[in-house]
Amino acid sequence: MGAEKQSLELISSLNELISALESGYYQEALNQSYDLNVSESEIANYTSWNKSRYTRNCIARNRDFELILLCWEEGQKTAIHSHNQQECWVKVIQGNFAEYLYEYDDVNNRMNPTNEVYVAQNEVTTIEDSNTYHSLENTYKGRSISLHLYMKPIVKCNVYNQATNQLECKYLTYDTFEGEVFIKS
Ligand code: CSS
Ligand code: FE2
Repeated sequence: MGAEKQSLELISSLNELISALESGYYQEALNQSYDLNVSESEIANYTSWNKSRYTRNCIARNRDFELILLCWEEGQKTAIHSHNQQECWVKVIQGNFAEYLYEYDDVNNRMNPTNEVYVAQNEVTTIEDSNTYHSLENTYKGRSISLHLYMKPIVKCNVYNQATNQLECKYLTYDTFEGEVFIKS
């Protein structure tokens, strides 16, 4: 007979969030993470910066989830992309963002804008609909930092090429992994 899973204590730090995820408490971790305030010292080991694009820094990952820290210089934004059908939760740690939402019209090969939302410090935005495409932009006058939880990890996604109106499959990489440089840029 399997042991009963103990109920989860209050998550009050990034390390406790990681432990909860690694122990498989996904729904509880998600529910509590809205109220979690992550301090600058907790993320210091995971930040990296690049003048020409936002950086992707893996904090923790297994076959079921991926917790990454994205670091954005002023004005940096993503291409319009999908999430390969994975659930996505994004919390703003520092700064603020605009999120532009789209639906792909595959008859005319066009992205149709559907909504635009603004996400401020400590707020959360989520994407659960697999048909949704989006782009995130750092709209803060300075650097922004966001914490992303994907379940399962997003290995590749569709990226919209605005020059050709085509969707392109792109594999995602990290700049750092658990605080160590992962790829040279
Ligand atoms: N999905 C993008 C960031 S916007 S949610 C990424 O993981 O790089
Ligand atoms: Fe995204």
